[in-house]
Amino acid sequence: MTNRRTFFKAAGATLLGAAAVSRVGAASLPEAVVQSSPSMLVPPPPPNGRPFNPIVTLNGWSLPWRMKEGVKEFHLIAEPVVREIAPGMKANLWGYNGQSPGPTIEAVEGDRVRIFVTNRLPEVTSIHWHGILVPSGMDGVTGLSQPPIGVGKTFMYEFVLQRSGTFMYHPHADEMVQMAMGMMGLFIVHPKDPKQYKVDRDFGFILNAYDIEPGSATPRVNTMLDFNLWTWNSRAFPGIDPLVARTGDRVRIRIGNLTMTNHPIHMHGPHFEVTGTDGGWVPKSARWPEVTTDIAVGQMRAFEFDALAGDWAIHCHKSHHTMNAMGHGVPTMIGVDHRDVAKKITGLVPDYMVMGDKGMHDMAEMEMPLPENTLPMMTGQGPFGPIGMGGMFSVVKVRDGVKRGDYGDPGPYKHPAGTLASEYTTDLPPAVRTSAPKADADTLQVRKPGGHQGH
Ligand SMILES: [Cu+2]
Repeated sequence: MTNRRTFFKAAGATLLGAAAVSRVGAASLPEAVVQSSPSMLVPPPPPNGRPFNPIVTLNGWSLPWRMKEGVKEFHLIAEPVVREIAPGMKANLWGYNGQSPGPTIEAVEGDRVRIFVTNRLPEVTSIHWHGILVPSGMDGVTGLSQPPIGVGKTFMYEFVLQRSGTFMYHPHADEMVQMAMGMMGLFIVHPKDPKQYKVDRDFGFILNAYDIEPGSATPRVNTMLDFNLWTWNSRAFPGIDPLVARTGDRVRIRIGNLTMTNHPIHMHGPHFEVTGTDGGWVPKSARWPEVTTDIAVGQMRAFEFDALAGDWAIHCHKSHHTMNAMGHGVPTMIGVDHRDVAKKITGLVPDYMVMGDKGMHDMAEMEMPLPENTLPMMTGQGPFGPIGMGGMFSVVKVRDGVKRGDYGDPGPYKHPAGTLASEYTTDLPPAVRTSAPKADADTLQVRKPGGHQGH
């Protein structure tokens, strides 16, 4: 991992020659790196420019740049992509440089950046630099601040990064369609002094959502609120990378929300503090401890904690957001004895299973036949059986002795003796009620008021 180019070559990324990108002015365009796999690529230290500590994008990667006369040049290609949402399901999305979300752009406060955007979509687009202070004419709002980027055309954005923080990029042209199709990415501006706000591990992801009918692969783009796939970086559990850290590490997680609803993100285990918002860093005196932080539509939050050993769930606390598509529109069957009906149905549909009459955990245990290209609604295996989750769920895995730069899944946590919940098998004493109700004396007597005929 000596430089970005050999790193990305080794990781299987494809370098497109500039000529393949644009015939006119090809020589002046920086090469556009394309990445086709959804696996996490940990960026190497920056090969040139100001030093910074790169972030790790869950199931993602950071875009290499070219240094030209002191300007950092990036090349984004807006294009249709195929994204694996989780093993067993692929979606036809729109994104950047081969993936949705697009690659994370990382630069440093004070950097002048020049970002080329080539449009290979079937319609016009533009890019808005969400949260970044740019000249009005670089703000990317089609019609207001620029003409649209035509099909096949390349636009150039150029600005100086004035403040560090966690930002995003996304189109400001046909937003509902283009964001429902997955066009977005993280834009991280690092502090000029790499020691400022330094952490041991810095993770980032975007909350996004899709409405993909079970058995199909292309999102319905006119959906306003009723999405059925709740994803982090266009991945659903169990397809989301674990967030791996070493015991005692200072860990930062940066999250942006480009769905159409808020997500209270809850982390088990260590308490955290929100240290950054859309507007920049939160001063130390203004931080307070939390275990859940609500991230509203269009907002970004960065929070930090000191890692404690264990397997700690991290998830959206809206429980239907930790479910995949098949879970939506299922009727409540608790308390319904449908065994007789089931017998009749099995005559017609041999695969039919009775589900949900005692709650829905059985759905996590049964292998229900699914349409092609669909994820089970509640799935994932843990060391103690089915986890029964989907959507916006992952695990912060903290272990002693994880090597610096190692983000590989360390496997299940080994609980120290005496720290694991287990079944109680000794005879239970009979339950004693505090006072048995006496029918005559204590039962509430209700007398209906009379004389209301006139009402
Ligand atoms: Cu949510």
